[in-house]
Amino acid sequence: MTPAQMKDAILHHLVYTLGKDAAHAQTYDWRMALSFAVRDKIVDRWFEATRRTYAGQHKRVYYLSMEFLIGRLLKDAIINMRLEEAAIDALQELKVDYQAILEDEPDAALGNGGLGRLAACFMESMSTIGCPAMGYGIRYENGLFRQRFENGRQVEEPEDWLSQRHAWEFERPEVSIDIGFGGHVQEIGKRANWYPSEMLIAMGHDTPIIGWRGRWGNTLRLWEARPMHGFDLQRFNRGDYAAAAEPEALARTLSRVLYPDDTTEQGKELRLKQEFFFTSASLRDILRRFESEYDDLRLLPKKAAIQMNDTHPAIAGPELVRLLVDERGIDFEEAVGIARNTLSYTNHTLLPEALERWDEGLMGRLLPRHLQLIFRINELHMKDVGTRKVTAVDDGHVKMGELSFIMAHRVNGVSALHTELMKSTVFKDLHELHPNRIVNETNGVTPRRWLLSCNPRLSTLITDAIGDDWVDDLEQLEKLEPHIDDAAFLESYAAAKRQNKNDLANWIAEKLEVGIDPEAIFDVQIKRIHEYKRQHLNLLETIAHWLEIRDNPNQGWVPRVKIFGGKAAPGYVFAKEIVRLTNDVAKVLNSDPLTSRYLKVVYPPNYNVSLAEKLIPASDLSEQISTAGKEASGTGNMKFALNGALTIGTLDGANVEIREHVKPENFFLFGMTADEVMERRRIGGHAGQAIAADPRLARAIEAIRAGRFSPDDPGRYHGIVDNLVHHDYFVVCSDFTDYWRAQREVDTAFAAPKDWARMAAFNTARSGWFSSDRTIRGYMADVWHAEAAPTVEDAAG
Ligand code: BZD
Repeated sequence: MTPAQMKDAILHHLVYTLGKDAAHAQTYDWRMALSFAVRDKIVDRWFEATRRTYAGQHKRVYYLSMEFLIGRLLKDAIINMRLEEAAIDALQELKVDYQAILEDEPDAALGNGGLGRLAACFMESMSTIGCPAMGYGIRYENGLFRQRFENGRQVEEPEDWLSQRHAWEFERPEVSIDIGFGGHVQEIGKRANWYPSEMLIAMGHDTPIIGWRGRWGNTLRLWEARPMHGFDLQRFNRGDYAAAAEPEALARTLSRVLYPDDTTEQGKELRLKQEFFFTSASLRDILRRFESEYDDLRLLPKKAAIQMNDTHPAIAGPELVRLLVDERGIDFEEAVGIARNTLSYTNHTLLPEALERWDEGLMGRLLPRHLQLIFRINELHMKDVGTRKVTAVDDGHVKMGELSFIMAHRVNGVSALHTELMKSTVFKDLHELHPNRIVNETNGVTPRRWLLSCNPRLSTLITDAIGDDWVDDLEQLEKLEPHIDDAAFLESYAAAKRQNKNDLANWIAEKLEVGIDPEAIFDVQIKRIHEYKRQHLNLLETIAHWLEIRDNPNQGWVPRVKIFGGKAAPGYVFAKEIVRLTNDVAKVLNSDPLTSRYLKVVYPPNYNVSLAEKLIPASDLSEQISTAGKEASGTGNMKFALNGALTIGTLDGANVEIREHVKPENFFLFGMTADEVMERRRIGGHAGQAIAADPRLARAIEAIRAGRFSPDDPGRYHGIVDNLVHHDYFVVCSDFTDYWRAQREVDTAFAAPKDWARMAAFNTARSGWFSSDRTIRGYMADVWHAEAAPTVEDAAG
């Protein structure tokens, strides 16, 4: 597409789709016009891919996920379709600011964190590779809440990404599936009829997901809940207006909001309804498509692979069995076999408080037939393995992890360490019974969004050095290694980082009114706020460092800016206290005339995908400091390393593999191992001992306790202090001393800029393995047994 064609297409949509003339168009109008112009190009590719999937009778992958944290879509689409030059030139002629248009797009925040973002990276990679696939989820009207700070406290506001027209989706009223809840079951022989007492409709909305170079496109189908019978005219005519609208409002609550908690399993009825709603709609859509092409249901595992992203869609097991047995007359045991060979399950956490368990009573009320089938599946499994040692139903609860394991032919962890821990802890007994079921698929991130698009300076530098094959095949980055010895290359590498840091410093000055020194170490911890992720360890080190600078303000300190970003679940009290403490610490430190040129703390509110795209390219140091054994993988850690930030981290999740790839000398390791953590916890008073042994730690804790960061309310953080001193389940105190040591090594290393640049460049060169393309190929080979389809030619021709 030439710039002139692009300009015509934009103007065409401005006038005929949006009904605006150029003289009166606002940023929003231009953004929509550009989006539609780009979308037109995508649609052709998308249809072609769909035609090829049908024609080639390819196996399809179905990715079932409660969350897809996709962020903005316009730039992604422009980059993958290689339309950037055309768009920039066209808009320049139209005198419209391209960057302002991109920034105008709201983030689609249909996820909490890593799990949802992984699903989004996977969708992009499946399209890039040409793996015929479809994502299924919920079209939440309100995604993850917006975070604001009020006197340092987190305030949540509803997120309304759909308040403006959404350019990327196509409504599919013809794909409407009725979903039932409650009611009763009538058994007739080996089958049963379920008569639900409540019905609603799932309506599909399709978003095309286009891969790199536009060579393949898949669909993300998100379900919206709608009432079966709209509006009650009789009630309305009687004058009962509120009651007339009630059924509609009730049905719609199912796709109204995303649950904002990624740490504790809450057992709420609405959540179970959401899970069943999207799972059932997706399975029936899958079966409908399958039956339009094949007439033997035993072929299902050959033609479809259904991935359960964590246990949120775990009801897929019993629901698929129900659809096969009750609605298609297949024998129960055979149905279980078909379902198991089709389904697989990814586990994302071992935290006991996050493992889903549903009360039998609740399950029986909402899904009476499914509860019966769960009991039968469980009995069949116990009979097959010849032991009653493991069970999916226990103590009046259905355990969704066990149920998923039993109903899946493959169960995967998301990093090597996490997979080993799955085998030795949570799924130990099941693993012994099914030793080939658990496999590892270490997470990855899409290099299109997380390097090419978010870091144009570094991308250009890389392409100038080694060509652009790295975008398809990220391991090509290894070809950078010989360039690392070239002083000119290294200088350009450092210059790109420096310019990114300047941009970020300007943005922070403008948005937060805090001045930061671009020469300082940009030390960044961005992720959900959680005790196991240990933002408070970072804060303790910050405070200890601040006190030490105050002791001796004229010594040559290496300047540092600590950047935090992240949301706390609204009901998670401890995490919210950490949020407030971070803001209180920032306030005191940033206004301290003795120290502020050496140490600042910034905490931009409302951390999301778009903010990550700004922060990561400008980071020097990546904080990956979770308690060993607790972070299943992490994916932010990979984005940082790829963009040339060095990691300070524990041997947890994928940090272990990152360190192996980038080499130990280019990674700041500290802390206990997962085994040592388990040992340490057995020692009574371990926190007290650690505090007594390290005066810096003692002083930092005392500063918080004495109210130095909350002078108007000295007792404000006694909860945090008590937790640290008396419980400290996440061994913050025991890891502090080693963390401090590693941080001082960071200071020393950063003071030698050439060596630092070399280490940073080495991180980029060795991060190629962490592409989600590699992860998806792993799933295709080990889990889905699916092959890529022959792709369409390059979009650029
Ligand atoms: O999944 C995260 C893990 O904590 C990370 O270590 C890992 O890298 C990613 C991807 O595998 N888990 C989550 O993000 N979990 C959730 O978001 C979540 C959401 C709802 C309910 C429970 C958990």
